Amino acid sequence: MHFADEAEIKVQAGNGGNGSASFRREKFIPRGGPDGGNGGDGGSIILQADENLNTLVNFVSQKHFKARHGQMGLGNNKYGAAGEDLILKVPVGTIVFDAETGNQLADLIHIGEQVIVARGGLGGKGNANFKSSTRQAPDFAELGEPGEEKALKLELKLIADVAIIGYPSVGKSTLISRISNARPKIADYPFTTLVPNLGVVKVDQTDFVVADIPGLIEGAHEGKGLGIAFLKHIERAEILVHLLDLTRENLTDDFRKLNLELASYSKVLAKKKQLIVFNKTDATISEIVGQAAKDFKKYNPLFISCVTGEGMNTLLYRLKDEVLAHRRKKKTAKPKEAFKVFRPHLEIPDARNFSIEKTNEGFRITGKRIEQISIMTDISKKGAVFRMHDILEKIGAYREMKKMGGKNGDKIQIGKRTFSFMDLG
Ligand SMILES: Nc1nc2c(ncn2[C@@H]2O[C@H](COP(=O)(O)OP(=O)(O)OP(=O)(O)O)[C@@H](O)[C@H]2O)c(=O)[nH]1
Ligand SMILES: [Mg+2]
Repeated sequence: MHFADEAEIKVQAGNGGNGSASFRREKFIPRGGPDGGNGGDGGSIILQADENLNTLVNFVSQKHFKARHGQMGLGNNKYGAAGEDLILKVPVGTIVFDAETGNQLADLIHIGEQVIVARGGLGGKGNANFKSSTRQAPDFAELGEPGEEKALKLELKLIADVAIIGYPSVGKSTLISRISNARPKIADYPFTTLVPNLGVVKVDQTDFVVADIPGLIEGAHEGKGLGIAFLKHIERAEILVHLLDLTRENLTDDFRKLNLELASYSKVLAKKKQLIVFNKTDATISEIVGQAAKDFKKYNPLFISCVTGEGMNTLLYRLKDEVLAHRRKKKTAKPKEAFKVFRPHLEIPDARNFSIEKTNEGFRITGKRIEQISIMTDISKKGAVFRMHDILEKIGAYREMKKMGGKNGDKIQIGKRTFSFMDLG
């Protein structure tokens, strides 16, 4: 398989490294001050739109991706190294969804655009951070935060300025190979082109992307021929070149039927601007050309031959004008100039943003930051557990739990961890 426009993948960001719990060792001082350094942050997983790709096929063969973990901190205030981010390249036009919630995380429509799909875990703080007037010798450090894990659905909708559509064998691939750098297969049997091809066309100073779409036939929306699987790639094109073949029997019929197929796929497509182009002037007689010109007069059609090159310049300048007019109208930046990083995790978590609910055994506290602190607490160390209770006191969680009837022995569930209610007075 050389083409895929859908894929489901799993991504796992790196864990943060554990902080170090260490004490300075010096001659004659049995136990110096705490000097445990922080663990490094885990690597994140980032998707980046790349102009050289036009398929998601790489994500069909490989589906699991992991970024590197952060290193743990060491004594003598040494920080652990951060885990490297993993950058996965996807074609421009890839839409990224969270497969579980169905939420759209990003639509990578410009070259270089990125989305951070799974955030690396925070490195744990070393015990040097926990020294205070009441805590001279903290013997605990934070654990590294686990990296985010996500199931993603990727969907590719190619981004082309112009899409060439039409019946099989009308010369769509021949046309794109004549006007762009694309070199698709060309042959005189129907459905030669099995997947869309993209090519870049240059007219004077203007660059634009043209897509050659596999041939459509009557009944495509019911699955005839190659069906309508590729129509989604036309949706984002601003201009459709509707290519007709002068050597075919009934051109008005061809035209009408193809438009019906578009309309039965989507209203957006039905309304899209079409440039009507008749191909193969070299292979027909002037009477036929004249008749077509008359029948299609209101569409202001063009006549070309991909063999002799007749009409090619007129077509190119018409396309350039249309593309430029459209770009002006939309005032969109030229693709190469735009660059954006989507950060679905941008909100800065604050431990005071939490909520409490009663459970059978006590309470459940939820909140991004408090859950993060919870998972990073080394519950094998008393000092670390006390710090957790301290934080719950400071952010007002204890006050609320008491109001709700909390007493010693109740369980407090925070994320994946459970603590015991401890009335500190
Ligand atoms: N005489 C003549 N033949 C042409 C012209 N353009 C294309 N052809 C021929 O028409 C046939 C079909 O061309 P393709 O470019 O493969 O057609 P297509 O529309 O891409 O077809 P599918 O991929 O099957 O949808 C080939 O044999 C081409 O050489 C033209 O202007 N004049
Ligand atoms: Mg073709």
